[in-house]
Amino acid sequence: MSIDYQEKIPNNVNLAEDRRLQRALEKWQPGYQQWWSELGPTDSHNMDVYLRTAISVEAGGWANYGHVKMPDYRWGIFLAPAEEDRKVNFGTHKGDAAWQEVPGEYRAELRRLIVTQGDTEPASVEQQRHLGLTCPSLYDLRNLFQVNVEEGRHLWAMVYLLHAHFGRDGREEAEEMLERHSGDADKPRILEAFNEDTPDWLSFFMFTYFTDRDGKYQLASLAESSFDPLSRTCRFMLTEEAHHMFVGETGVGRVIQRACEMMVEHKTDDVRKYGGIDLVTIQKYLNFHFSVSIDLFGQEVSTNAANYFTMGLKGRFQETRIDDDHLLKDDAYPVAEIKGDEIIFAEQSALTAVNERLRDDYIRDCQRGVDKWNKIIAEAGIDFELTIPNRAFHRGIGKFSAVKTTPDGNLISDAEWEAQKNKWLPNEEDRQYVTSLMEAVTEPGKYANWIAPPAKGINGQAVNFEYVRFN
Ligand code: BYC
Repeated sequence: MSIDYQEKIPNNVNLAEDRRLQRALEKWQPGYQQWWSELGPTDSHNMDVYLRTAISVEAGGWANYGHVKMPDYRWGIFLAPAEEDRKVNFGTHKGDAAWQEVPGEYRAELRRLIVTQGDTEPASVEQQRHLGLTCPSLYDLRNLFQVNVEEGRHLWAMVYLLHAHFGRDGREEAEEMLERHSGDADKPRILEAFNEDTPDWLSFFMFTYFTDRDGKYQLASLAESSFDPLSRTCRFMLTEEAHHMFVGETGVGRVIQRACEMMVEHKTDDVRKYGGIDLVTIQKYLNFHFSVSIDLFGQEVSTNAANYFTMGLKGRFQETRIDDDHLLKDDAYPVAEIKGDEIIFAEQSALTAVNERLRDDYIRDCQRGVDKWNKIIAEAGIDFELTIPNRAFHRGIGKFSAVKTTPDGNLISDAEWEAQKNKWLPNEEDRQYVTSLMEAVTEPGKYANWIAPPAKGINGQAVNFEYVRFN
């Protein structure tokens, strides 16, 4: 089914047949547009950007590419096609037909999950809003805006669910999505990682690699939901999410590649002299973004998560491919904990450990990209390996938030942490240095000195294509 872009709100949910819902969403729309113009990408109003827009939700050929004036981007509501006879696949209702409406007894929990998910989407746009002013190339500027418009669309996806299925309190929650702001002292975003700054492009690439990947795992778990509209909307969001992680993986890879070129050319590790970002600094940024992102999986042992699972609201990653009873009443799962001065793994109820299991899936996935980055370094003949820090390092949520560790996971005193932390996390000087490199490069085909050009362009276009036109 292709999507009609003549409608005020493009959609594949037959909005025209539900006038009340359509009116409610059309009432929310101007507030969204105002939010975008105030807190979306700075000074982007006159730019024509080579963006992809969803024109269908079928697996092949769902996206259309073309130059779009930024404020005219059409945010729509798209659900993946319904699966015939879809069933509840886990928890106490396993085997029942999937729900098309919210069960009254789970309303509060479902609403909370949808609001938490929705809140992250505009938050990331707010975090990234000034980056366009210092883009390293038109290619990167276009990728930033692509990520931003799709995060905006993901907010629409959650707002649709709130409006369509939660009545008046759903509409109030949708309003509040535009009232909370990243880093706001009075009304911050819900999850901590979304109140951090994304002040420079190295942070942006790390964020899209590590934090958007949390999005992938959370959306995949919500795609298992017995509440079918949530499942279908998350399935389509995942299609878009893949590009965001690609931007992160290749972005960090290109920064590493440029550092390696400079190291080889000048026979030194200290590429700052030549305007590059040294591998030690890249490792510190990695440590920061990984540790902040694994906080997003919640507590290691969580009764909230166990309840969501038992109720059938939020499953495990690829739930139906797991070979067990999908009830988890008597199963165990190894969970990291502190014993004496060591971190050990101890068996816990698998039901209360579903957050931790998802974190494990995520950590394995993170490692794959880091392996690719290390391959770039090894191919340059350089003896250096980037590593993912231990899960206990620099944590703000869960039991490790009570201790201090080295990146290897050795417990240390507060005094030792204070003495060493500048070696492990970006310090003021590192951040100032990276910031000093951030200057806009807007000539087609030109790339900032600290980053290598991409291996190829977007949608078969050349790397020197005019991805953004300024009017
Ligand atoms: N920050 O039992 P626990 C994305 C709270 S990213 C602050 O472990 P639960 C994207 C928690 O609320 C994906 N507070 O909690 C990426 C609870 O509070 P109460 C976003 C936190 O609920 C890039 C208490 O601590 N989607 O899409 O099992 C760009 C106990 O914790 C945090 C979702 O997150 C935290 N990090 O787990 C754009 C999916 N962690 O009850 C977009 C929906 C925990 O004591 N959310 N707390 O008041 C969830 O499934 C769950 O809310 C969480 C937390 C997994 C996040």
